[in-house]
This record gives sequence, C-alpha cells and structure tokens, in this order.
Amino acid sequence: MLTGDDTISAIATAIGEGGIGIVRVSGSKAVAIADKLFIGRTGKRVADIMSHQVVFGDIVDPASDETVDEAILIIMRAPRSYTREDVVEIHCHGGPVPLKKILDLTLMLGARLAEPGEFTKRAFLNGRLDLAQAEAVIDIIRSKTDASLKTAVGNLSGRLSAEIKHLRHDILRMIAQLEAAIDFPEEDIEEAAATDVAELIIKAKAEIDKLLATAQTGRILREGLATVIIGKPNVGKSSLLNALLREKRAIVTDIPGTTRDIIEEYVNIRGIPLKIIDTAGIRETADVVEKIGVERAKELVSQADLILLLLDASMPLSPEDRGVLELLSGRQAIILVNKSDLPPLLDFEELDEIIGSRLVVRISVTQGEGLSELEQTIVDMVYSGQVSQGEAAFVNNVRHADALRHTNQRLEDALATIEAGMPPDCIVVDLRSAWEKLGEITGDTVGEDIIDQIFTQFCIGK
Ligand SMILES: Nc1nc2c(ncn2[C@@H]2O[C@H](COP(=O)(O)OP(=O)(O)OP(=O)(O)O)[C@@H](O)[C@H]2O)c(=O)[nH]1
Ligand SMILES: [Mg+2]
Repeated sequence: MLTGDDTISAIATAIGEGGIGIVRVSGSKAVAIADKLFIGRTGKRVADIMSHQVVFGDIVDPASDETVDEAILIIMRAPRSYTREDVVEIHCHGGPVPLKKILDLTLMLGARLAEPGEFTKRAFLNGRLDLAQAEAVIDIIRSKTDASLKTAVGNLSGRLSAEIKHLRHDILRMIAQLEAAIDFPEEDIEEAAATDVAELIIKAKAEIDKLLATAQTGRILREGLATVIIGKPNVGKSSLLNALLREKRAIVTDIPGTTRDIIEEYVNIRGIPLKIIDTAGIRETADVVEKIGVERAKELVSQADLILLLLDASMPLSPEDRGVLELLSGRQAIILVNKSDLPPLLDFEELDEIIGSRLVVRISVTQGEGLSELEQTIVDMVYSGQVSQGEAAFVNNVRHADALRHTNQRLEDALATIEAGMPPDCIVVDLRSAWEKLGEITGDTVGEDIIDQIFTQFCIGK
C-alpha cells in the first residue's frame, strides 16, 4: 500500500516547557525541507548528511534569515525509519514558541500538518508494524503501571501477532487439506479429510480460548479496573481513597455529606491500575446537590468492575447500610468494615446473613490496618488464577478479544458443518471466514474505517 507522497510534520513531544522538543517530518520532501531551514555549524548541506547521523546547527527562517533556535538534526532515510519514509527529526529547545515556529517553517516549506497517529499509520501502511503492534504503541504511551507496560511492549515486539499468524497459518493448512480432498471424487477421502480437520479445529479453538483467558486481565491492565467506593455518609470513603492514593486528595471531615461530587483518580495497586471513584455517601436526602451525587453513585455502581462497599464497625447496621448493600446484587464487590479501631457495635452475624459468601475485610483507614490485605484481595481477584502474576497478558484490547471470539464462533460453525456431513467446500467457507476474522487483529483483512478509527485515538506527532 502507498501512503501518498505528501510530506507530514508535527511536534512530536508533549506541549509545554521541557528540556528539548522535537519536530518530526516524514515523507519524500523531508530532507529538502530540512535543507532550507537548517544551517549546520560545519557548513555541510543537509542533503549530504548521511542517514542516521546527528548534526548540530541553527534553524534559520529562510524568509528573514533570522535564527529561530539552535538544534540537532537527525536524518533517517527510507526505509530505515519509523514510517519507512525519509524522516527528519529536529531537536530544539523544549518551549512551545520555538517548537511552533519550527513547525510553521516546515509547513511553509511544503509539509502538511500530520493527523493524529499519522506517523504510526504510515508505519503500518508501509509494513513496518502490523495493526496489533501499532495499537501497542499507543498502549505503551498510555500504560499506567509496570504490568500494563509489560503487556504493551510484548505486543509491540509482536508477541500477540506471532500467535495470530501461527493460527492463521494452521487454518490455511486445513483449507488446503480440504481443497485437495475435493479433487478426489472418492467419498471416503473427503470424509477422512473432514475428520482430520475437525481435530485441528478443536486444537485451534483451544489455543484461542487460552488467549481469551488473558483478555479480562489484559483489559484491566490497559484501561484500569473501574472501582467505586460506596457507603453511607461518614463511613470513611474519602479517607480510604486518600489512603490508597497515599495523598490527601479528597476532603475528609466528620460531617456526613462531605463529598458531594464524584472524585476520580488512578491508583497503582501492586501493578494493577485502579480507576477509583469516591462517591457521595448514599442516603435519603433532601439536599438537591447531594441527591444528584447519590444518583450518580448508583449509576456508577452499575458500570463498575469492582465495588468497595464500606461499613462502619462502630455502629449497628442501619437502614442506609442495607440500602447500599442491596445495590451489590450481581456485582463483584469487597465489603470493608472500617473504623475497626473503635469499640465494635456492628453485628457480624447479622451482616453474614445478608451478604452470604461475599469477601469481607476489616480495616481501619486511620490506623492503616487491613489495607495491605485489601490490596492483596484486589490483586487475587484480578488475576483470579487465569494469568499468573508477573506474566504479561496477551490480549489487552477489546477489539482483539472480539475478533478472537468471532473467530471461535466461525470455527464452531465449521465443526457443525462437518458434523452435518456437508461437502468440504462448505467447511472451507467457514474456515475462510475464521481466517479473515483473525486477520483483523493484525490488520491483514481490515476495513479502512476501522484503521482510521484506531489511529485517530493517537496524539498528533505519534
Ligand atoms: N476512628 C476512625 N475514624 C475514621 C476511620 N476512617 C475514617 N474515619 C473518620 O471518619 C470521618 C469521615 O471520613 P470521610 O472519609 O470523610 O467519610 P466519607 O465516607 O467520605 O463521608 P462523606 O463524604 O460525608 O460521605 C472522618 O472524621 C475520618 O477521620 C477509621 O478507620 N477509624
Ligand atoms: Mg467523602
């Protein structure tokens, strides 16, 4: 595939003040553009600089001959570059003004402003990366913990892609086997081929199931475990958020109804990113602002991966507590009995009757007790025996998981076709469609709309 011959340019570093900033230019005119705005201290022309060499010099506005900034220039000639096109990187001082001026110069000299993700899109279209690898690039940039980084880096290096390629290869071999059998008119040869293929399909399905088993953990590592803290007013929800964050983020007072809005923060719990939300205490209330907060809290509960429900050990269960406990039905939750440093008044037997086999952890946020047990409980829940801790998940992306599930469905169709004693060409139709579904992951068989959708999630300059 060709990417067109226009040359793109963008500021590749984050906007703001920094030690250095980088303007990146990619395309057939990249070197010519750099030649017009860069004067090397040795006087060497940009066009004469060897690929992958670093030169020091000045960025000079050709219209006014004014020096914009000192800079270092790196030229990476096609195909040995990120996009596989000619790429020039201009490393200048990391301020918004010099960066913007240098970017403007490149645009004036014939480059076009890059769209979000366009460098990586070109890398994909030019075969430098497959689609799963390109998606891993954004996952690396966005990774929230070491564990999420590890999965993303694994996928950039082609870990998932290798599995997918291997599965697609297996399916192609099955197709070939069936097609060879079609050429023989004897019934029993067709039947034998179908029996062979059925066995291979079962094997392939098992491999896909293995990949899918990592999907839930992978998604959590990538997006964060959506966690809400709920409980009646004053049980210590905001105190818990602060303790997990190890900073005083939310306001804590002894006045019930302190938190009125929703507070959302990322917390790193032993490598698992938690997108943790502190809510307004849930109770019947006449206060309009608080009421909205309570409604929102209920809504959040319905969307959460994990609910941390707080109770107060120093008080008997109240109707408010029972109301909050009712929200849990069918949801993954840990019940935290807080304030266990105070004289206990909570009736645990009564609680057990209501909650059955749900996990209960006794904590005291102010004393820092039970928090490490809570962290371990969360870790165990997330990994839940499917992926051993420390081993990175393969599938961390909903798109990939969906494609794998669909592939499995098509493989099941193929099995049903075999079961029904249909001729080999019917089995081949199902297998082809499974093969195509798998190809969506690596981008071998994917529509332009999906490609565009993926790359618009990137930042400009990536
Ligand atoms: N003794 C004791 N007090 C605690 C503990 N945890 C929190 N508190 C106190 O309980 C009070 C309420 O704490 P918050 O964290 O504001 O409670 P909240 O659930 O966020 O309250 P609302 O925002 O009003 O719903 C504060 O005075 C905290 O210091 C604990 O483990 N032991
Ligand atoms: Mg609060």
